[in-house]
Amino acid sequence: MGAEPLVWRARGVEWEVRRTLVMGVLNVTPDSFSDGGRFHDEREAVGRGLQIAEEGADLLDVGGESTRPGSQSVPAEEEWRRIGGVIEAVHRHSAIPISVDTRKPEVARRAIASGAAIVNDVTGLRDPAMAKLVAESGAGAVIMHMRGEPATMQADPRYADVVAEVTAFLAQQLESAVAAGVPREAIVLDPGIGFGKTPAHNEDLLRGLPGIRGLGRPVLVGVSRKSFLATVHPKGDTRRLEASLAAAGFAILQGADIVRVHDVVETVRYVRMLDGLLGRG
Ligand code: HH2
Repeated sequence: MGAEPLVWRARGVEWEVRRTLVMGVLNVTPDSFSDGGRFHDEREAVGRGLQIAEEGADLLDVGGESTRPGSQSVPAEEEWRRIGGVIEAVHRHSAIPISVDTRKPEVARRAIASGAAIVNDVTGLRDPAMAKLVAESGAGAVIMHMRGEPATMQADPRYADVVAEVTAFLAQQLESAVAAGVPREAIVLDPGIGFGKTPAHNEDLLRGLPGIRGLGRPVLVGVSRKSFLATVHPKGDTRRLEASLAAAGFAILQGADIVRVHDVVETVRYVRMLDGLLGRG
């Protein structure tokens, strides 16, 4: 929250990040941890995507592969079959900027050709082909930290200093993306809450966001409905709305610029109030 707002530039989109941006989640998967199976049908998924835009989200994150703990990777063809038509249709009917949540360059390439402006890569552009694609296409990019692979990442994650290690990884991936030709202004950074982290690691990372923000790029945080929030909700309440809002609010106070959420209506109201009190926007 310095005097000069940071700029985030993607294909055809530019934000001067003053107020908090809300990224709405659309999982077109049978197995995502909180909304898996709900929007697996293409027509329903397009409807939900357009609804997310109407609800006031600033961008829409479309994913066709769950990365929840224990999940298995799906082939690129299947991932594209799930999301291709959805991205095309939402892009045709709405101006909302679309990000594609994928770790596969082939899927990202097709998504960009169909209208996606941003690549949300949970592997942090570690694949040189992904960095090259982002550089050549002019897409924006989310560089996220993940320890290990979704199938095994929650087995026994250990860090000597989680904040220092995640911050160092993000700094390194930021510089290597820039070296690969991605404009610095195209990039946002994400500590990857829940990706190879215990609840204590997640809390440390939220407290450590000012250091990540100190890398000079906007910070995106995804806490929505994640399992570390379960302690204050009754068993079986997988929406975890109040804890999600509290954690998002805390992340914003710690310097997060963008929040990735499932509950768009509630979060938009929440961040508008918080931004107003903070004198942002
Ligand atoms: N979290 C999830 C997926 N993608 N991308 C970013 N940048 N940051 C996150 O925190 C993040 C993400 C996991 O949540 P969800 O999409 O709801 O579940 P699933 O991976 O099971 O589809």
